[in-house]
Amino acid sequence: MNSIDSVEQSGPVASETRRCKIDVVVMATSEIDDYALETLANWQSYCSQHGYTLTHYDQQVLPELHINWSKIELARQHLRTSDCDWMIVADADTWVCDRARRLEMFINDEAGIEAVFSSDTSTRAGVLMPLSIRGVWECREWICPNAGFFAIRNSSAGQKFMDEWMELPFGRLSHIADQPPRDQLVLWRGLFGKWRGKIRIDKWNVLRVLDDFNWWQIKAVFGEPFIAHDRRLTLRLKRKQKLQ
Ligand SMILES: [Mn+2]
Repeated sequence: MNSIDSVEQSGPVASETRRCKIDVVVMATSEIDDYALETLANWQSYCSQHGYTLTHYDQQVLPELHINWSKIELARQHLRTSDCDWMIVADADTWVCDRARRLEMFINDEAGIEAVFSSDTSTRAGVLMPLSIRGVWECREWICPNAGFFAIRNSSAGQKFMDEWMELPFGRLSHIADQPPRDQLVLWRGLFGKWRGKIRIDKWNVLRVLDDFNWWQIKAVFGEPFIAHDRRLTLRLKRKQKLQ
């Protein structure tokens, strides 16, 4: 993978993606302080280093819906009031592993693309595998979007995408809005097909880490990824809560 990329890039100028104004949005309430304090510190120092703006939202704003929907609503509002070019929405269980890389690599600003999603996959011995058969069914594709890390262009189409996402749990898809994986399920069923031509799915920059063995495998096969969407963090918190 890396070797092909570097062959295509002929020098330092060509390899430098055009820089843009990027806002990073993280939603984390105090209930997940256990790991969110670490990941927020990681995101803050990474953003300062590269000149991105980090906004941490800590309030549930839609009490009638699962907390995940507050993340989507706050991101929707954020995009409307920001002058950024792109907004990155990162779950509190994501962190930057390779801090030398820039978010422009993930965004890869292509004309006509309004949203870039991380993929709902994990790697097993270097092979990308879908995480959810439900997702494959809903999206009619092997590689589905994961709502835990994504980028939206600050354009009228990007804003409309976020508006439509937030309308569905109150309208046509209210019956599945609280079915796991909730906001992601609504994305698969209600938005993905309709917006397919304007969505790009990134396969390798953001890797889902399932457990310690999976993390060891990832590093052995690919080296350090750019960003980890790390299930070990949420599992650690669940274990601690059980012990209490
Ligand atoms: Mn997550």
